[in-house]
Amino acid sequence: MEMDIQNEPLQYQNTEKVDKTSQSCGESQHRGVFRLAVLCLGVMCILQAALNIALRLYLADLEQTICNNQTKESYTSLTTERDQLQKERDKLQRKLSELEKTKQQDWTFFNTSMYFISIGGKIWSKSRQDCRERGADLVTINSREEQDFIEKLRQGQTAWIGLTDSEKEGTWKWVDGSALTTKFWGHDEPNSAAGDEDCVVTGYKPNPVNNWADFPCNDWFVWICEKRYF
Ligand SMILES: [Ca+2]
Ligand SMILES: [Ca+2]
Ligand SMILES: [Ca+2]
Repeated sequence: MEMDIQNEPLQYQNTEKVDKTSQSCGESQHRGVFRLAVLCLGVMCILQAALNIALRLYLADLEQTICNNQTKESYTSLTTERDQLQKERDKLQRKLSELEKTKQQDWTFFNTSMYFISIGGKIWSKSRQDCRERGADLVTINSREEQDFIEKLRQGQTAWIGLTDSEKEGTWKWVDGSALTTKFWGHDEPNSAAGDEDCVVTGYKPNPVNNWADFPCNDWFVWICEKRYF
């Protein structure tokens, strides 16, 4: 009995020892799991940070690429615009020097055209040829305003204009192919008085406005050329 009594604390002690060992083992396992969790968390944090850096670098690179593309597009667009403006400027400069040259060659400006009146006379077809050689054509009179201007320009002379019915008798056409709508025929004109009168002069009749007449195309008159500059 004594032995039992003496062994009891030992057993108790052993049990306590076992419990303590078991507790210590459990704590150790917990610490292991905790360490593993901390390690995993650490690795995850490192991975997250690495991913963040990689993403930022990728986005920065993408932004730079877009920016570069946009800059390239803007540059190309600006270059095209500059080339276009240079072409326009060259065109206007050529036009200006042509106008200055023309101004010195007895042309008169009115609205959007310039006009030339010859000194000597020629038949209608030769008159037209002369105008064409000057980069123009015989005048087309499309308004009362233009008729009044031509009235002053011709200074009392009778002059060929670019109107004819040589293609079809009675169908009057301007040299630019347009049909006759605004008319300033003189009294009793057109009348084919000479039998075949297919070309038109201005300033034949005394009326200051309505003074056109048809004449044989082989008659001689001074002529008026018109050149549109726009
Ligand atoms: Ca005209
Ligand atoms: Ca005729
Ligand atoms: Ca006539």
